[in-house]
Amino acid sequence: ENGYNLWLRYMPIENGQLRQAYQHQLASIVVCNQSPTINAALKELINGINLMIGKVPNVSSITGNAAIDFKTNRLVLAKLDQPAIAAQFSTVELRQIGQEGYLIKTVRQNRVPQILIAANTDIGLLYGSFHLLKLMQTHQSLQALNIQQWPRLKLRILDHWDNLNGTVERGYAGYSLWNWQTLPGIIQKRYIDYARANASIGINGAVLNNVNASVKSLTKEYLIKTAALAKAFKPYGIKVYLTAKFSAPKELGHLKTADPLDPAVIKWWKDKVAEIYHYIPNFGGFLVKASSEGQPGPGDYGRTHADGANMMAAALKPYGGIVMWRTFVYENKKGADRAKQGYDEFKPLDGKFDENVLLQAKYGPIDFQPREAFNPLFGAMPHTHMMMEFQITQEYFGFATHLVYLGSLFQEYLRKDTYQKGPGTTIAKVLEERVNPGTDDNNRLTGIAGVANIGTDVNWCGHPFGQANWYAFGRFAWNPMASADSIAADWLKMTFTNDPGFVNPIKKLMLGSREVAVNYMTPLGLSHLMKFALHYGPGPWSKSAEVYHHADSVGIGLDRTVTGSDAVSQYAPALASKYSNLKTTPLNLILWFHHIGWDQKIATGETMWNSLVHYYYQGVKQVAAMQQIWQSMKGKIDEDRFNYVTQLLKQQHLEAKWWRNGCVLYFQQYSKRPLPKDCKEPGKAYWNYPTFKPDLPFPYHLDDQ
Ligand code: BDP
Repeated sequence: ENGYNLWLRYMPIENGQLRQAYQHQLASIVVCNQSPTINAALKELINGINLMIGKVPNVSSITGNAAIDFKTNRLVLAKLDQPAIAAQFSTVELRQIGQEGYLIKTVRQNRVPQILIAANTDIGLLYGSFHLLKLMQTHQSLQALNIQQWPRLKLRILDHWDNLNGTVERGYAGYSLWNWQTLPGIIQKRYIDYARANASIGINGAVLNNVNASVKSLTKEYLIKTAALAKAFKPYGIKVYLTAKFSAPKELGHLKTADPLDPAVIKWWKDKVAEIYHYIPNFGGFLVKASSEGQPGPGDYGRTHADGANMMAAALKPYGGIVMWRTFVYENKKGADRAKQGYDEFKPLDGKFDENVLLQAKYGPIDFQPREAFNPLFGAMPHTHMMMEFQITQEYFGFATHLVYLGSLFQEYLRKDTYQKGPGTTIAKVLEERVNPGTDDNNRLTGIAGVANIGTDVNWCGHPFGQANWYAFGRFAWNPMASADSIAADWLKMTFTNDPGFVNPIKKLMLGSREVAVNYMTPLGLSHLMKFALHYGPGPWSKSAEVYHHADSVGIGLDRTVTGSDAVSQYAPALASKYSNLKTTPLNLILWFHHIGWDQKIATGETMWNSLVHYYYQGVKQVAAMQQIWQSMKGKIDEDRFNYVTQLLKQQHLEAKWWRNGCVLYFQQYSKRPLPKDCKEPGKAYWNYPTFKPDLPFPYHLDDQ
């Protein structure tokens, strides 16, 4: 058992009664008309049903408007343009599902129950087929189905930070999936399995290359390779996108400038886009990182982000293409609060972006930290399409070594209330654009992106539980108000076993795991304490961390109230005043917004110093508890994955101590207070105490400290 099959394992159903019921209900399948997408659905159904119940269903297909014989066919896949199919549903049901949704219903004709999967499009039928398979994988009854599903966001995208040389920026699961050397000739099975997995959770787009882009991906040679992937993904409803380097007109076109208002530059992009669509007719568009972390951009020519984005958008528009323009911009100016910079730069541009542009903003204003305040741009740009950027790859969460279920993080941010249109203006609503009355028009662009954690590792994600984060991202992209809890349960059942003796305790473990990592890395609203550049392990002593924690002899934390950087004023007034007052600031963000004296009592009931230390110690204890729970699962799942996770948790425990010891000892230099009595003094020998050289290797002998 190596994890390759992800959550699409289709394990045999051992419960005899259930198996028999399924055998009866799924003895035959009829499809109306055929297409590559419908064939993909059929293939998945036949394979899945056969693996789960040991019987290949009889398959027949009907073309044109031939009537379906409801007497003998048990599972029917049909489009709603057939009146006999549409007649099975109410007008509300029919209206809701749009271009990608589906309906699954048990209908009775001549007293014979039939399962009907219906949709307006082929892709809806494929999504509906995966839903039916999920019901079986999670051992649910198929007796009286009445399911209506449709995605709340239009663009549900994986961003691959893959370089053309095969490496992956912040990727911890091997090399890039895309083998550029053998493309376009060779379409690996892995590409198809990737597309199946994505379609099973409704992901409908993939940006194939790194945001720190190489112009080479826009050359004819690479466009032809990309076209082969686009063609392979098409039956699964996945469009490909590319990152576009702003200086491409100079680097590839040999122009003197990349100024977005220069006619020669405008023409260059127009021609380039025409060439792209020539090779890739269903191309999605561009993702752009511009004037950010040294990347070229409109700022180089004194132009705004809107000037840059709109120029590219105009080239894409005739083909239905879009631009996803990132808001991740900051300069390391002395004394500047990085958390404010994205908002300061983009807020004045609200309403200035063309209709096929979306701004892609990270969930927090800094950078995918274990916990940040939410990005104040959400809700503050009512006249601009905003999309969310999550990070599925665990850049700041212990890479592919730590078990951290990000479903909890996705849920936390999507449910955050921005208060921008009064209470209840959650980020989920902002993304769905249902905030402004009259703007819930079906043509508005909405979206969400996740930086992928996928690579060539046999289990795709490095850590077996990393797969849960890919899965959860897709489920939240489909429905931002989904629940991290039920997503984890589904994933566990499909990936491991339906045994509640496993699912219940491990679901609990998963749901707590993100907070555990916050506790041993950056509790109470701290951020950016990791080792500089590598982003693995503790490094609060690095210069780049000091500007985030502001520890001194008085206390710790960054004052973002009016007496400090005043970042609070970027939030809606209700939140600004909440965050300005320590008493009303959520405990888990107090050091994000306030500089707090070491001896000050905080909401934990203890002093700042003692609380901080307790959180770090708590985090380590919690990992030990996770190890114990995992050990008690022995025998409930396959040995291979059980043993692998056992090793990973052991390593996570060592590294949690590494974080705890490094951070506690470092901050103690400022607090000059003893540890609380119940916290054993961490071993210091290894730490070159008290200078904490940032290049310390991993302390393997922490085992006994
Ligand atoms: C940071 C990563 C860096 C990315 C950057 C980005 O450390 O590798 O290029 O974000 O999002 O988190 O562009």
